[in-house]
This record gives sequence, C-alpha cells and structure tokens, in this order.
Amino acid sequence: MTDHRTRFLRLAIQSEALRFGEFTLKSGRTSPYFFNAGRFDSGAALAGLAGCYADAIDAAGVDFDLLFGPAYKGIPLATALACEYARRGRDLPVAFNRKEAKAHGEGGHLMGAPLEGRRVLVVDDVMTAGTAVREALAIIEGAGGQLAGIVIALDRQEVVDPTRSRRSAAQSVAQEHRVPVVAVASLDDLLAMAADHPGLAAHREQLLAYRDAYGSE
Ligand code: OMP
Repeated sequence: MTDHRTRFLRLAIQSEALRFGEFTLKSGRTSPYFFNAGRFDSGAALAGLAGCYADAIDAAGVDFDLLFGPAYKGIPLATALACEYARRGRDLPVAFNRKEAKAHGEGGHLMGAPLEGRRVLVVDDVMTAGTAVREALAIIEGAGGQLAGIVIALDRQEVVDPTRSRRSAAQSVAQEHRVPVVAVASLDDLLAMAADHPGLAAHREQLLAYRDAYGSE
C-alpha cells in the first residue's frame, strides 16, 4: 500500500474518524464501519489529512486549477488542502457553496473564488452512492466551472443497485463525467490493513461480509 493510504487510515483510526460497529447509512444500508471526517477536528489533524489528500492527487496526476469544497464537510477539507498546496509552493483558488442561499450581504450560494472557466477539483469526504458528489457537480456546472476531477478521503466501493450494475458509485461518476475520481484510500485498503492490524482484525469478517453484499467488482 502506498504511504498516503496507510498514513490516512492510521490517522482516521487514531482520531476515531473511522469507527466500527453498526451504522445506518444515508442509503439505508447497515454498515459495520463509518467514516466521519468531522473527527479531524484540530489543526494538526486537518493538516495531516490534507497532506494525504495532496499526495493522492499528485500521485494520480490530476490537472486542475481550483479547489471546490461542497457544504458542509467539504469546506474545511478544501480549505486545509489549499493551505497544504500553498505550503508546497502552489497557491490555488478555493471556493465553496452554502446549503441555504443568502438573500442579503454578498448574497447567493457560492463563496470564494469564481468558478467560471476554471478546471475544478471537488474535495469531499466519502462516497457511497455518489449522491452528495452529483449535487456538487450540478453546482459547478451551473457556475460555469469545468469539472477536472473529484478527490475523496474514502471510497466505500459500493454499488448503487446490484441488479443493474456491479460498478461502484465512484466508477460510475468517473465514467459518466470522464474525469478521475481519486480516493486517498478505499474499503479494499482498509481490508488489506485489517489483515495484520491487531485492532482491526476483529472487524475483518464483518467488513468482508459487507463487501460481499454491497461491494463493486
Ligand atoms: P453518498 O451521497 O451516498 O455518496 O454518501 C456520502 C455521504 O454519506 C457523506 O457525505 C455522509 O453524509 C454520509 N456517510 C459518511 O459520512 N460516512 C460513511 O462512512 C458513510 C456515509 C453514508 O451515509 O453512506
């Protein structure tokens, strides 16, 4: 496993962003694990996470010129990533949306750098069915931005409807929009780590059963 994958999974377990048990997902599925990016809740934790995102993006060679963080969880992620790139010598414009449009002050539902004519990299936390990411794509298109790619911390590698396709949501979004979907780590990486991580070994069977039920090919 590449260094950024291992580093990210260790950080996520340490900060309890990655937890094991029984969780109900947005899709209604009952999952033996849950990733809560909100637990990266200190400057050092966010800086460490941003370093993992930047390494994953650079390894994938994505060509982009603006970072977009969808509300809410994408906002601190895109901000931390912009700071990480500035630290590495690349000053990138960054933009976000609001969930509620504002009628006073500067108004509107977009904040930060203008998207018009930019190659936009969407920075989000996790993809299950791809619903959250698809909403962000509509916002970017509406603002005249050009989608360059999507980066997420964790790809759960789940199929949306197993009777229709064995492709994961991330694979479907990548194919439909012809852009790379880069994940810092995936369920497969977590399973690989669980094979020899004492704290994870106890959850491996449930993770495997979940992947058998909902995982992509
Ligand atoms: P999709 O929109 O189905 O891709 O799911 C992504 C969203 O699900 C995230 O933005 C969260 O609201 C939530 N989620 C997590 O945060 N972590 C998980 O491990 C799983 C989910 C989920 O509900 O699927």
